[in-house]
Amino acid sequence: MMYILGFLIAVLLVVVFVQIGKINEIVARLRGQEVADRDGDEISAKLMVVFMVLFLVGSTASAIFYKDSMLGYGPLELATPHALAIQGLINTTIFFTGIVFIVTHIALFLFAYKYRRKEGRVAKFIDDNHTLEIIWTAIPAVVMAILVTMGLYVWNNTMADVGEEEKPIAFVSTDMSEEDIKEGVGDNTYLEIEATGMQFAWILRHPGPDGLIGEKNYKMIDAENQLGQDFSDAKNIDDIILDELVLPVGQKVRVRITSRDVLHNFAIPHFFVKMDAVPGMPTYFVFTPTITTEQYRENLSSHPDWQVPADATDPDSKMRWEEFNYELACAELCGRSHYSMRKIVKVVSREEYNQWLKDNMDKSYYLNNIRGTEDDQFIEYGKLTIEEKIEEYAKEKEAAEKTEEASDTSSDEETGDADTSSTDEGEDASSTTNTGDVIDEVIEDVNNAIEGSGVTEGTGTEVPVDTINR
Ligand SMILES: [Cu+2]
Repeated sequence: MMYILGFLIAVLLVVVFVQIGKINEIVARLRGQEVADRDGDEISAKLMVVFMVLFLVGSTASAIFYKDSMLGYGPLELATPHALAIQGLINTTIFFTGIVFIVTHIALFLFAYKYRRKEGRVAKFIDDNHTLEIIWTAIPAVVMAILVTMGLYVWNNTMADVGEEEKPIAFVSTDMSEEDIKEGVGDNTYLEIEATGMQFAWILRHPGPDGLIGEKNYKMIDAENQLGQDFSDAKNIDDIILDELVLPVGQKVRVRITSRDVLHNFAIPHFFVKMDAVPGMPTYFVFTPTITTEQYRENLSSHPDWQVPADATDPDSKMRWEEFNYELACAELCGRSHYSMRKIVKVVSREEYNQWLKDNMDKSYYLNNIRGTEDDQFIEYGKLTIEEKIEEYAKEKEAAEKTEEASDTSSDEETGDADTSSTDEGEDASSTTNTGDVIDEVIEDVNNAIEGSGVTEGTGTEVPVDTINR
């Protein structure tokens, strides 16, 4: 009904304007064309000024009105250092282009008014003006050069991969200062995770206690093995498939991004993280979250927009700020159920994260879904070489320790004393960044379990959770 009414009103308005136009024509004929034109120009010139003011006020007002819903300008903070750098760049660009926007806007409409038609006024012809041309070429050139240079600097920092001296870890050190966490100053370690897009879900993989993501091969994908993990690779044995992303605050995270079918896009808006997931072409993004979910909620809690029930129909529901979560989305229109590619991203304190990993180590996809099944190449092909693999890891560990000893002598003591929670030896070992130890344990446990349960006993074998989760 409303639509029909609106449509009728619109039709009527058109008819009215057409009629007014016709009347004007008749009046013009009566009064003489010249006079009518002059009056029309006068009205147009004044309307130019009105439009100028309305447009400037309107655009400023809308910027202020939507400020709180924009990341980085209201209560919604940016939670990574690179996001802040990008925002600094955006602000600088807005500053310069804002000046140009206002000046050209005023010049355009004010001049149209000032030089409107007047009896006897003739336009002046200027051949050329070198000074003027130099000025309006030089100023934009300098400003553009500054913006492009700044842009390149920020871009290169944002897109940089991890350095060669940085080591992949799973457990994080807990002796990082508050300030370093806030500023995202790393400790030469990174947590590598993997996100694989498919229609319509993200398959998220955590490297497990060894900190290393196992090999995968698309030819091995089947109903049980969605990622095509190659289970003859020992690095796969402890990898965990996640329902939600849990990240330690202040930790450099490198996410491997791939796709199983069509283009997807790995996007976490509050982190300014956005990268295409392309089938057959691995991409990555490196970022350091610096605000925990808990801190973010607390910051939001003081803002009136967030002090309303999260569920508008239920006044007793939790407050909006209490329900806040970072979200991972797919930012590529990848198909019909694209919207459902949503996962929660939890940023927790470093202690909480270590505890979470300890609690979830036994959720390894291999131990829970693959061991003893047809896909279990680790037993089938790997059994003979498990000993060799342990030896290999022991050698790697030894080599790593040697280089570590050579490079830093002081940090060892620090990490050892840092763990203040109720600890025993096992926890202590895993709280430090000794990845070699952990994978040794895991492999040994898997090995023991295999030995104990027998290879032929395909189903019903108990996963030796306790022995792993020491
Ligand atoms: Cu998608």
